[in-house]
Amino acid sequence: MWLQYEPITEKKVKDQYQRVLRHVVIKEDDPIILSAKNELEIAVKEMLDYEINWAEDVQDANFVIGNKKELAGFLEEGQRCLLADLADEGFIVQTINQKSYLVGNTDAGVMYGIHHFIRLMQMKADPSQLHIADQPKNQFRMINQWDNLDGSVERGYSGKSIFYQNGKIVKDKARIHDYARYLSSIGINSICINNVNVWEEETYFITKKYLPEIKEIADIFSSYAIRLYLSINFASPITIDGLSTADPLDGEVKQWWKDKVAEIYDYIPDFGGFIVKADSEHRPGPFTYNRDHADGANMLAEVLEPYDGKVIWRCFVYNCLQDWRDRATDRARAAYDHFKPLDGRFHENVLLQIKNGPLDFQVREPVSPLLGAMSQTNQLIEFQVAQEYTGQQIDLCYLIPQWKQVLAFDTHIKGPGSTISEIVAGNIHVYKHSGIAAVSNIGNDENWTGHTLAQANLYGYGRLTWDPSLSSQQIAEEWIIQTFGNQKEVLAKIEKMLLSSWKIYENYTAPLGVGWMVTPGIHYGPNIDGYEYSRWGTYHFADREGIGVDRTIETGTGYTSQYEEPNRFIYNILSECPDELLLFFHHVPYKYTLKNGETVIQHIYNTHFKGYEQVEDLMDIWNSLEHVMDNARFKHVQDRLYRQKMNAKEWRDQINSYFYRKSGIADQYNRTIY
Ligand code: GCV
Repeated sequence: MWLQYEPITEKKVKDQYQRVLRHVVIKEDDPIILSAKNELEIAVKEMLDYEINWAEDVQDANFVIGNKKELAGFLEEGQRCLLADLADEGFIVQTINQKSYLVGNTDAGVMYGIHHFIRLMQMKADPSQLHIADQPKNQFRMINQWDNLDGSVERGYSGKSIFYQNGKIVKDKARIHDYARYLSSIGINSICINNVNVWEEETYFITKKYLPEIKEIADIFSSYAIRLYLSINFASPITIDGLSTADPLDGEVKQWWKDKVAEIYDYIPDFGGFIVKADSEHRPGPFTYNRDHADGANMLAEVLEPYDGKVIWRCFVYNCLQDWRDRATDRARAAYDHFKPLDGRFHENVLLQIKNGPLDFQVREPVSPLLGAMSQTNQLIEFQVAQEYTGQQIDLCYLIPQWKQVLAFDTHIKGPGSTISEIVAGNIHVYKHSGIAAVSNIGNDENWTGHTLAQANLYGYGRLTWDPSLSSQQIAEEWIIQTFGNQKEVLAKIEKMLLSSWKIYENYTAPLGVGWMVTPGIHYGPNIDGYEYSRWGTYHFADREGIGVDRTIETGTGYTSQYEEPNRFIYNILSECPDELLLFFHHVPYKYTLKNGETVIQHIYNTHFKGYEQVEDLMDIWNSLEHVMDNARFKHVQDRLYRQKMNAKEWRDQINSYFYRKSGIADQYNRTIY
């Protein structure tokens, strides 16, 4: 992926780096610093073909690296103050009289500083006068694996798990070690290594049977400044030790969790805590005992608190067996309806993890109104790097523009400027803990992510958690240069492909924010009436007159009332609602005219014909790179694009013919509708 260092051939750049790296001093030898040192050694060896000459004495060195305990004294006064103002994981690089100092507030800061320096080297930036001050915008920068002990990965599209195989934790942990390197290089500091759906055997991860090996994995990650979390089964006391209940207010249950947590911390002293999916999609939870989710989360929070452990409680709570015709039970309302009334009840070490949209990682959804709506409850936003509903790493879909749009959304919760980005950074409400989490897209495929170009999503996710102000284009450029080199043609063409891909995917799939329409269970390919839980009715509410879900206050589900003004007004009033989300919020006749001048039905036809053609364009762009691309990656991506084309065709034809038959309205341009 992006750490496949290419030798630097430009003499000037090579000389510059060799000069800076002639004599390097690195202070301290704890595991994080040692990993950082190792990273620098690998990068320098591969890019400069050079073994670093490690010096002992700062006087002799050209480059001095260490944490502030060791090195703050060497910085100029102003830089020292600047460093003191940065977050714990922040760092400074300063060049004084031809000597560069890389100083982290902590060892983790040193690690991030070294990754930053390596990135500069990959980008071939001039290193001779470095002056950098950097820190992460978000406290939690987390990745969730949905990996199962049998080696499968729920919603995994890149082969099998790198953590588990055939019911066991893998013995050879080399791949896990590499994964830690990748994650730390993009700023990730927390990982949960098992699926949030905790099935029978995974329940025992928190027992002696698995803890010794999980400790080995935790040690690998912690040497890269990444804390390990586990997903737990809320009914563990019953499953593991035969208690008669898992009621969070039961004394015996509390004691059970207290003992359990003590045991876990005996093995893993820096254990991060638990992730919990409760009362959702058949998982157990506090509702069984007539308790609410604050009762459930707080019971765990109390026992984790003495160890600085956290409870990450997911808000993906809804009744998957609901009748979709019953307008009072709109699934989009569920997270807000369940959790908003609990604001103020959660302990300080609980974070609510909230999916970016109110439904489920669709190609287009509004931002969840729960984000920012709880001023006294820590929140994490959850993205999905795995492309469950966005092409499953067969179709190209660079998701950074989507996440950027979500982060830029202004909730107006405390007036203008209350963006999601500032909320999850803890700057709007005074959250003790907050940040960003996401479902990973990796597996044991040789290229890690199934589609080679899907690596850009993992890379970009990490970079965005560190610095949400980076643009989609900047991130794409960094990733392309690090992965494919800096030839202008390669850069320009892959960048074009990445930046256009989300919109292209949206064009040939579900229109105007209506969502779903995917094959049940698999969630790939079209099935207009077919999502698994819609036994009663459809998601899109299309009939012969019109299409879309009425979520208005007056005549619909009232979902729009969950937003602050002016968003409530904008979404609730048909004429104000942005085209791209029209069918998410409103039911309209097929001949309703959009702001872009097209009727809804004509827009459906136009985008679906266009989306397919755009995939053909992507293929042409890629094919034109054959002469500058290695054969393996060229053929691999070519094959994925071909499969994408087949998928786009299927979507185009099914959507167009479905709505042609339903509406009876012909395409204005008389194109063939199958
Ligand atoms: C891990 C969606 C996915 C499920 C996933 C669930 C969740 O429903 O299809 O596979 O389960 O989200 O986020 O918990």
